[in-house]
Parts: sequence; structure tokens; C-alpha cells
Amino acid sequence: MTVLKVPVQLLCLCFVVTLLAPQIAEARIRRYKWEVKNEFKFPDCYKKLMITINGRSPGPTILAQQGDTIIVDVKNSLHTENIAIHWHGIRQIGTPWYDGTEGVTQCPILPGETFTYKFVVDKPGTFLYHGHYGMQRTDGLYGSIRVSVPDGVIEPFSYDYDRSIILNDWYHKSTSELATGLSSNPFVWVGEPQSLLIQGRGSFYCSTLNSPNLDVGLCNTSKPECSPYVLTVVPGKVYRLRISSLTMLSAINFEIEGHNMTIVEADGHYVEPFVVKNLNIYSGETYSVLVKADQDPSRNYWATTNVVSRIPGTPTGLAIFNYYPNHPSRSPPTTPTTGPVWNDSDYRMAQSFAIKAHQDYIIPPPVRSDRVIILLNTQNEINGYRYWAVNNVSFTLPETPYLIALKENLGHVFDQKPPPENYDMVNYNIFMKPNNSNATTSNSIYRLQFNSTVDIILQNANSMKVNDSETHPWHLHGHNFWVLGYGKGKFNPVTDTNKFNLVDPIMKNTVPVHPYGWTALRFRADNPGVWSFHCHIEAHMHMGMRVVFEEGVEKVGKLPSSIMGCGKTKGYYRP
Ligand SMILES: *[C@@H]1O[C@H](CO)[C@@H](O)[C@H](O)[C@H]1NC(C)=O
Ligand SMILES: *[C@@H]1O[C@H](CO)[C@@H](O)[C@H](O)[C@H]1NC(C)=O
Ligand SMILES: *[C@@H]1O[C@H](CO)[C@@H](O)[C@H](O)[C@H]1NC(C)=O
Ligand SMILES: *[C@@H]1O[C@H](CO)[C@@H](O)[C@H](O)[C@H]1NC(C)=O
Ligand SMILES: *[C@@H]1O[C@H](CO)[C@@H](O)[C@H](O)[C@H]1NC(C)=O
Ligand SMILES: *[C@@H]1O[C@H](CO)[C@@H](O)[C@H](O)[C@H]1NC(C)=O
Ligand SMILES: *[C@@H]1O[C@H](CO)[C@@H](O)[C@H](O)[C@H]1NC(C)=O
Ligand SMILES: *[C@@H]1O[C@H](CO)[C@@H](O)[C@H](O)[C@H]1NC(C)=O
Ligand SMILES: [Cu+2]
Repeated sequence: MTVLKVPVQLLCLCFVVTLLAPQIAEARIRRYKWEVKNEFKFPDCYKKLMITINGRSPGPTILAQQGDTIIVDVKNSLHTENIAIHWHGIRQIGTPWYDGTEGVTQCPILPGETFTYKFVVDKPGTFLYHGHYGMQRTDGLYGSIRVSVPDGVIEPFSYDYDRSIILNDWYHKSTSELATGLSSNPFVWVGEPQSLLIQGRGSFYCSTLNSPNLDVGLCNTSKPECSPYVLTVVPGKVYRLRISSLTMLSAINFEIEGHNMTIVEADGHYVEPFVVKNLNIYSGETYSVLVKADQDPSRNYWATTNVVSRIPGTPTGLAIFNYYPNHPSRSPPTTPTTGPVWNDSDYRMAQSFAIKAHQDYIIPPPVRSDRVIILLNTQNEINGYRYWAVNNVSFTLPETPYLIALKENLGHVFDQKPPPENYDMVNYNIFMKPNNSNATTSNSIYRLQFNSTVDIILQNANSMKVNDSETHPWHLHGHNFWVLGYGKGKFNPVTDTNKFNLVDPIMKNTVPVHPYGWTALRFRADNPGVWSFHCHIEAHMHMGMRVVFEEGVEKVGKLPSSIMGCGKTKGYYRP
């Protein structure tokens, strides 16, 4: 990586920097060169065909300061697959074409090509990057972005050390195989993950394979790369742990044995601090927690991840919380923590409720909205194929990315009939297995009036299994939204709207809708572009659990030709 010092006036987008952070005297350009490759690795001791960046998964951490410009040259060295990389939590103000969402904001990066992303990190906090082509994130294409506050700016908490930890779940089958199963008739579900990874490391019990023909080269517990992640701490010091989740499927509970943690940041926003014994975290979320190394320093402790919200079919994920100078690999003398009961959704909903904006950093939401869109989350079957849908519509991508089609007036390359804003709230029974007869697939999108205030109500329902409703973490590109409320059962537009938190709601980019519950969000459609809003569970998004919002596309600047080359832009020049 190279760091160049450039006066802020010379940067494009400097108006963003100066408007939002007038205290910054200068911003830097941080340039990265990445090569994306297929490699065999053993992250949980089991051999897997992975996607790495510069030989690593998680990939290199992007370390920056508020206002910096990040430039990443991404070379696609995969043999047969396209890629795209999304910068999760970065709003891409002024650069909607670098959001990295294949089919929405760009054409895919073809094998052999190099694509350059360039954007400003305009807010401090904990963010992520990951593949956004098909389900490639699940093969290991992801990493952390850590944006620090400008020099001289003090955060509302203090700590001695700062660490980033990505939590994940892990499948031994390749993403192509998993995706093919989901798109087949009969449907082949991905099943529960084989292991849980902490910062890219897990431990699959090779002995459970128990096959007389087992190739010992396939599962090898002696591989150093699958020894547990070790977090070494100095007694008495306070650690800021930036915990994020990029699971394919699972909701995770993270716990450090014998140590409480104080939640201080969520998705780049300061939280009114509160203490928890363990943290529930959903795919796409990031948190900072403070942990003090204040327990008996003569031993090590377990840090664990456990599956919640689905009947766990995956062993506990293990890392070692290592008190210096104990040996880092010395196993704690205790049994690893097993987390809360998997189906205690009241416990998880209570933690969601407790996350409020820090009292000194409240950004008040607009007091009313211009438009309310209610999104019923259901599972559906169409011609024998299994989908997820919102308001009976399962999302499919058009051949020409929306941003290009709309900005360049390429005609009706997607369904122009807007998707439904609501469902039959009077008659639909969210507690029953749905009848599904009217579900469709479509690539239609919601067009929002620029700068209007939009409320989204996520309404959960029963899946296609009797007495089953899943947790869905919804992630919005290009914005932060206010989380106005959570509830159980069916959202009531009169009584529940009156209970919205307009005082100190947290702002986030990813939020769960709990089983048989609802979640209410508000955002301002003030970022010209075309933005995905989707369930962050890879399998669900693949099965259609996504919508797209367009706002102010006429205000978008000139598109770089590098994002073109597919659909109606086949043959356009690509540098
Ligand atoms: C297992 O991994 C260890 C450490 O990398 C290596 O020395 C050994 O040869 C491997 N065993 C097999 C059968 O591949
Ligand atoms: C954790 O917090 C709980 C509740 O505030 C408290 O009872 C407990 O003593 C704390 N444990 C530690 C190890 O600080
Ligand atoms: C959780 O599931 C168990 C069975 O696995 C069941 O006995 C229990 O009643 C469930 N608890 C809740 C809160 O649903
Ligand atoms: C979706 O279909 C179900 C029945 O298949 C129907 O009850 C419901 O009203 C439909 N919803 C929308 C938004 O069309
Ligand atoms: C499905 O149809 C049956 C019979 O028409 C009805 O009783 C039931 O309420 C419907 N289920 C849902 C979820 O609407
Ligand atoms: C499906 O849609 C058709 C046409 O809109 C309607 O007549 C029918 O009642 C719907 N079916 C269900 C189960 O809602
Ligand atoms: C957007 O709306 C807000 C609040 O109504 C207003 O202050 C702001 O000037 C508007 N911005 C633009 C670009 O129209
Ligand atoms: C579903 O839940 C209801 C209410 O808790 C219960 O009466 C019913 O027996 C359950 N059905 C099945 C198939 O588990
Ligand atoms: Cu989902």
C-alpha cells in the first residue's frame, strides 16, 4: 500500500470532505493492489477451494482516516468466474458506480481484467468489504475496513488497543455447488454450515468424517492455518474489539468467557454504552465492544461463537483470549461457553431494542415520512422452484445494470411496473404456512423521489415449514437508516407508528427482522444512485430476497466506462 499526502482541494469529492469534516486539514490517498485468486486452503482443517485476496482470507484490512480516498486496483485472476467487490457501509456519495454490486451498479469484472475502485471514506467507524457477484463471499472473498477519526477528534470512550475480528460460518462445498442446489428443482438446501470461523480460522473435527477411504490430505488437524485465532491481552488493559459478521446463513452469539463487554459502536455510529455478557450479531452488522482484561491473568479464556435463531447444527467456534505472558496456545481449563438458548428470540429482540444512539451523537430523524413501504417477507414456490419473496415478488437481476440503464437511457431493460408497496394486511396470516399461489419473479424496482423521507416496514412471517419463522438481517446500500422500532406479530400502522422512537434511534446499515416480528426503518433518499436493499443471508438473497431503490439518478455524474461491457453495453470500451 502506498500513502500519498495530497491537499484536500486537489481531490475530487473534496466538497464532501470539507462539508462533513471541516476539521480535516488534508486527506490522504490510500492505494491498494489486490489480486483475487482461487487457492486450496484449510481454514478449518478441511481442504476448500477458496477465493483469496493477495493469498489471504480474510483479505488485507483497509486502514484509513475519515476523509481519505481509497483506490483499490482489483485484478481478477480467477480462471472461470466473474467478480465484483462491495464496500459495505460506505455510502459512495458522488461515486454510486463504485458500490460494487454486480447487476445493479456495474458489470462484472471478467477473468483477467483489472478494475479500479475509487471512493472517499466520509465517516469513521467499522466497515467491511466483500464479493457481491453471486454468492462468492461464501468462498472467502471478504475483509475489514477501519476508518479512524481525524487527528485531534476524541471519541466518546477510551481504550488501549484496537482489534478487528470477522465472524463467519463455513461450508466445505464450493459456492457453485451450493448455489446450483438452491436453483434446482427439486430444491437442494445448503444445510447448516460445517464450522464457524473467527477471523478466518475454525476447527472441523476431521475424526467425525470417519470414512475408511478418507484422504488424510483432505482434512488435516496439523495444519497451522486452522489453529484457533488468538487474541493476546495485557492484564489491566482495555481492548476495543471491532466485531463483525459476514456469515452465509447463521445468526451468531459472541461471548468471551468470564468477561463482560460494553457495546459502544454499531455500523459506524456511537451507541449509548451498555454492558452485555454476550453479543448477538447478524450477517452484515459491525459492532465495537470494549473489553477489559481484568480477570485472573494466570490462565487463558475461551472466546466463542454459537449459532442462534436456527437449531444449531454446527459446533461452537473457538478462539483463545490469551493473557500475556501465558502461552498463546494453552487451552483454557474450562468447557467453552455455549451461548444463550438458540430459540430465545425475546432475548435477542431485547438486545436489539437496547441499541440507542449515544446521547452526545444523536442525529434526529425527520419527524414524519413521505412514503411508507411495507415489505412482507415470505418463502414461495414458483413452478416447483423455491424462492424468497417480498410482497410476492422474488427479485431477479436484469442483464444490464440498473444504474447504467437508467443513466444512459438504454430503454426498458427491466420491468417498468413498480413492485407492490404493501401486502393484504387484513387477510394475510403471518403465522401460517403461506399458500404461495400468486408469487412471481421480477426485476422491477422502487423509484423514490429524491430527498424524500421513506419508511420501510419489514414484516416477518411463517416460512414454508409449519411453525417456523427465520431471522433476516436486511442491509441497505448507499445510506444509513434510523431504526425506529421493533415489534412482535403483525405491524399495526396506527398504534405501532405512534410508538416509533424519534428521540434517540440508532442509525445503521443492517438490521434484523426477528421471527414473526417487524422492524421499522426511516431513511432520506438523498444519495443519487441505484441501491440494493437485501437480506444479508447469501442463500436468501440468491433466492430473491432483495429489492432495489432508485433515487435522483438524473443527478448522477458521468459514469466511468469501466463499469460497462455487459447487457446492452456489450462491446463498450473497457480500459
Ligand atoms: C498435515 O499437515 C502438516 C502440516 O502442514 C504436514 O506436515 C503433513 O504432511 C500433512 N499431512 C498430510 C497427510 O498431508
Ligand atoms: C458482568 O455484568 C453483570 C451485570 O452487570 C455483573 O453482575 C457481573 O458481575 C459482571 N461480570 C464481570 C466479570 O464483570
Ligand atoms: C425452544 O426449543 C425447545 C426445543 O428445542 C422447546 O422445548 C422450547 O419450548 C423452545 N423455547 C422457546 C422460547 O420457543
Ligand atoms: C400474495 O399472494 C397471496 C396469496 O398467494 C395473497 O394473499 C396476497 O394478497 C398477495 N400479496 C400481494 C402483495 O400481492
Ligand atoms: C391459505 O388458504 C387457506 C384456505 O383458503 C386459508 O385458510 C389460509 O388462511 C391461507 N393462508 C394464508 C397464510 O393466507
Ligand atoms: C391471485 O391473484 C388473482 C388475480 O389477481 C386473484 O383473483 C386470486 O384471488 C389471487 N389468489 C390468492 C390466493 O390470493
Ligand atoms: C433535502 O431536504 C432537507 C430537509 O427538507 C433540506 O434541508 C435540504 O436542503 C434538501 N436537500 C436538497 C439537495 O434538496
Ligand atoms: C405450531 O404451534 C402451535 C402453537 O404453538 C401448536 O399448537 C401446534 O401444535 C404447532 N404445530 C406443529 C406442527 O408443531
Ligand atoms: Cu433472509
